[in-house]
Amino acid sequence: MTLDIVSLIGGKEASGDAVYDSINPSRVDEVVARVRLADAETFSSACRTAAAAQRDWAQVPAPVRGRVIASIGRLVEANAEALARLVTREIGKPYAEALGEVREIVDTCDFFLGEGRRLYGQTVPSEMPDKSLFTFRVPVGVAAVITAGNFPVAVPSWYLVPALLCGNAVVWKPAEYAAASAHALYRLFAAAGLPEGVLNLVLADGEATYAGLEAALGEGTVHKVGFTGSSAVGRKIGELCGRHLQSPCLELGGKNPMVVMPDADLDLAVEGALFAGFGTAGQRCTSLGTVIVHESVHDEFVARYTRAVAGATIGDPAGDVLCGPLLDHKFAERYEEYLGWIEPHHTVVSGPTGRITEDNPRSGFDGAGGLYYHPVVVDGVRAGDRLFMEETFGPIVGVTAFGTLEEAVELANLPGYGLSSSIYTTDPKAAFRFRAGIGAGMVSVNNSTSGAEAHLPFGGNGKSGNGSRQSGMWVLDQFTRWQAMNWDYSGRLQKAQMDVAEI
Ligand code: UN1
Repeated sequence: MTLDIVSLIGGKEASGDAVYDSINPSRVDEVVARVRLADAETFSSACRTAAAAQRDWAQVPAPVRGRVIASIGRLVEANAEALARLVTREIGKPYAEALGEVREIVDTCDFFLGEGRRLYGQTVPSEMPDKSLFTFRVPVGVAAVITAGNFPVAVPSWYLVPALLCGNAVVWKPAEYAAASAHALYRLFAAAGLPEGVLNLVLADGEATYAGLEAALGEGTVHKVGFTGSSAVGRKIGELCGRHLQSPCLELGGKNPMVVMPDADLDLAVEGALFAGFGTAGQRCTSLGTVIVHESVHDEFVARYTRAVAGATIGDPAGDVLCGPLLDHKFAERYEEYLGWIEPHHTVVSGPTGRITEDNPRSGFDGAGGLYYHPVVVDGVRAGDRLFMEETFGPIVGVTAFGTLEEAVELANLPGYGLSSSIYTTDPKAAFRFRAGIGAGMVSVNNSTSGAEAHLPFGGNGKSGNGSRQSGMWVLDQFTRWQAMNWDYSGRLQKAQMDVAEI
């Protein structure tokens, strides 16, 4: 069945002339949803609608907004299987992972529903008598949220849930290739009792979104931009926001390193590298980029990793597999370009590369008409190689050797991203030294680079983002601004810095 979906602004449908077919990447001739794409004016008018609705929403007491978040969590939980099935069908994410992703929305709601009863401000001592100082968190206004489709429901909820809880209205622009999943999630949010106009879904392409956002920033109807996607687009959005004196929340790419020390449990490291490299077909921003393995265990690690990759299950994401297809045609095309980065001095240790087809099968699996690709492990990558330096969103992992921990840290930081990182070691000193030296926002010890929990700060530095953090209480600083209040009850004009009380 093909869904026909349109934008939803102020509770009303808003169609568009252009059409995008969101396909099932495990059977590319199956259209999951016919998406009517909105134009730039529709995007900016959604921001106006949101701005009007936000004024009343901000007046709703935060604990009551927390109750709406609680209802969203319950509704998502009650519809978890159906939503996960749709995610699997639309972007090819293995069902167990898709269900985990839906679970992450519930976790996010669980965390923030209580925040409705906190959202603490502070009392601050004054330097003058008979005067009190306070701080309050106030909503920013309208948040424009632009999200990728590799986590089509969990990552958007990282923005939507806290933004709404804090009293903001939201205009959400999901990825076109994940529009059906986004539409289903929007409906669950709306059914939880959000007033019309507080959450708006705009289905649009990148160009219309950029133009619509530019207009809205000019009109003053967008006060915070949240963007998850590529570093290249993040830079454009950052520049646009900068022109309007705004600091967006940018969650961008990663070239996430995993360091394997000589004392590491190699089987554990291999298991972590298998999941981080090839789970979600390598299409997480936290997916493994390069394994940086100590020269004394390099050969043994590569042998075990190669065996594990050969044994990994690739196939229909509705089943119990490690790796499904790539997200969409666009991602498959880009991934084929990345395969061109394999150089003569590299050794592909994993077997065939490229798309799995009848002519290029994988142990009896012919790709079944989907965007399935062979998992690739490339040994011998060197600092400075394109494969070492740049994100390759897809199932390809590089391996390189190191001598000292200092060298490993230097290699791990070299690409200039700074999202996730990992070290496998049984030596606490090495783990802490790695943590202190790595430029990444997230560090795992004896764990995969991917799979962050929903209540720790999530985010990166360098090419991975502008240092903003999502998740947990840290995200409140994205969606509220501090307001300072002073109240003088002395009955006279006391001047700060000039009338300081003496002992
Ligand atoms: C992303 O790919 O944009 O840490 C986010 C993880 C997930 C989130 C990934 N929980 O792998």
